[in-house]
Amino acid sequence: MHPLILDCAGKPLDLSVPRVMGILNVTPDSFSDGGDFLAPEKAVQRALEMVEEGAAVIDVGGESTRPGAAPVDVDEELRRVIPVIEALQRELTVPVSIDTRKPAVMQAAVAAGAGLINDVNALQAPGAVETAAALGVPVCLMHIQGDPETMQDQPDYRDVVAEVGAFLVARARACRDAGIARERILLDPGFGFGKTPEHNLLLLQRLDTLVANGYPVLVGLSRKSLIGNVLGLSVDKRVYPGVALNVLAVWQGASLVRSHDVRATREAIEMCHAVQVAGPGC
Ligand code: HH2
Repeated sequence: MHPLILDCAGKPLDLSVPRVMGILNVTPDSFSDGGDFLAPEKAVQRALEMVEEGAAVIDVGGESTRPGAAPVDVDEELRRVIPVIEALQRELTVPVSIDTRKPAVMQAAVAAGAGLINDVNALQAPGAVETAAALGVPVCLMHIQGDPETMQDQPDYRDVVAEVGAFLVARARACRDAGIARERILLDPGFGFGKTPEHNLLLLQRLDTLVANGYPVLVGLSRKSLIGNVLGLSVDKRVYPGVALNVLAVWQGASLVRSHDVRATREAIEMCHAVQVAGPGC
């Protein structure tokens, strides 16, 4: 079993009950909140709001990884995220996570106060595993097929659930071989990252098989296109179905759910957890 409390550079992230990771994109082009929080004051205000709504960690990203997104260079990504992380380190009691694929950004972000590395590329960039190992903070390894620019062109699997699981376990093994302790690794199947609508639904249906590997599991389902595909809803109308998907994930053992809609998600997963732990003695 995974440890219940992660040490995020001195700030605890208690996963003994399922938690919400609040999304804070400091980008002009993210698929849902792009452009809303580019100004550092607005970003800090939004983070405080999400903590008040019950977020246990705030995930700061400076590069959109939506399908078709063009890469951002390292200087621009640093310019976007570092002032915000510095301010959040001062203002928040909860840990800050850095959502990046670049070792240089990981390094600067942790120096500025970030306590968790969230990499949609599972630390596959040259030097990323070594950087994360040296920084000593927990890491979230996410599955992606291809890269954001082309990943939705032709996603292809023989058995998506088995292949995503095997990839993540192999990446966790590579991290452990490089000195990242097992207790500091989270896994994420990467909903929407090189997957068809059917692949996404299957991955959620069998999330329990990923949880069975013993690492805490993070899911990012918030407002994503799998909801649009089933219900035909625009991004701004995907809150309720997104909450439902997060409940399905927590029911199967997910520890952390990444969401734009913190209060609704937090209340729903707390309720779900209450049902999970109910027993004759309670
Ligand atoms: N999804 C996004 C970004 N980071 N990290 C993890 N671990 N899991 C995810 O599913 C995930 C993620 C994409 O969503 P968002 O940040 O809202 O949009 P954008 O990439 O356009 O900034």
